[in-house]
Amino acid sequence: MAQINRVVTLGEFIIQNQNAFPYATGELSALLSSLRLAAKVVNAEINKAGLVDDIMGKVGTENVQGEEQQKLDVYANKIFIDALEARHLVCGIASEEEDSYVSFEKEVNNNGKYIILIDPLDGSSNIDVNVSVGTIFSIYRRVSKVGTPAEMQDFLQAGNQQVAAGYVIYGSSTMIVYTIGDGVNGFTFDPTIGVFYLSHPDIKIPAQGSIYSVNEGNYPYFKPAIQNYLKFCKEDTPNDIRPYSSRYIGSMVSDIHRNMLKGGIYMYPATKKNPNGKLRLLYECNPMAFIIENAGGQANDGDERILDIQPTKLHQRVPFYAGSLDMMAELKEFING
Ligand code: AHM
Ligand code: MG
Repeated sequence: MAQINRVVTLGEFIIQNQNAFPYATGELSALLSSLRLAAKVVNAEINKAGLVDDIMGKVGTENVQGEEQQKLDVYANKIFIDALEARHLVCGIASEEEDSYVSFEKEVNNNGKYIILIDPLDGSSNIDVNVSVGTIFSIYRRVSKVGTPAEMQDFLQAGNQQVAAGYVIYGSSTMIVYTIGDGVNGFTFDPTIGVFYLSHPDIKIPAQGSIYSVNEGNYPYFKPAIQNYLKFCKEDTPNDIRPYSSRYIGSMVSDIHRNMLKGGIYMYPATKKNPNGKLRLLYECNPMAFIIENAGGQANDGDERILDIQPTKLHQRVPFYAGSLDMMAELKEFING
């Protein structure tokens, strides 16, 4: 049997690297540990989907964005919120599944220096068909006064203010991939002993990719520049690596994870139905952009760098393009005309 690389655990790695963080006090480390714990709980539940009757399917309610909530969306949301509230390091959380931000009521939480933005279960409609899903999180220092309840301004910070961001991918194996702004590292879960091990140190997205990931069913609703770029991706050329491969899982975490390892471009452009794109700036685009940039890639909305966009509302959507430098440069040529 192949040997498993069990040298550094996520817990050890967090502690060893905590001094790389400018305000190192151990609090961020504890915060990452609470996210790790919640990820394990959600992972255990997701693995039962299909066996246990009452965890698959829809709840029958919609979130504030008019999307049907899955039972596991609601479950994952509660697990992450409870885990974060319990450690008293965070004064509030904003989640894709909540109408507004949650300011933790206990006074002890008001002393928390951080806030979290989270998409507890991204791609959740894929659960019923046993396809990978993910959790995406983003950590910021609060801007309001420590000792008071969290305020809206704490959550509406530009992505370039992120202290850390990461995702959990519940796939053929479960992984946590995160950055504190000095590179990206990935940890794979060993379910037999319940531990994450460093399996993908210092992930770098290849500068030249050959995978494009987009819901091409929306092609008629894309702007001509994007349509032309997609035609370009499919061209039969004797002198370069095109046609590129098309890969689209429909779970952003899985699509981006694959592209980070293999090289590629992921996009969710504006469509007729979603004139600002479908993906949410705060819960999906900012954390993924921070991770991709830290892995050497790029992320923009077709014009502006995602991380420089000043958010104006919690559930704001933006068109999203991210990936390998060369593919992003090719796309830019089409967009700029
Ligand atoms: P969700 O947060 O409601 O799960 O939606 C986000 C998902 C992304 O993971 C995925 O890339 C995209 O929506 C898929 O959308 P579509 O089915 O329109 O291609
Ligand atoms: Mg999502």
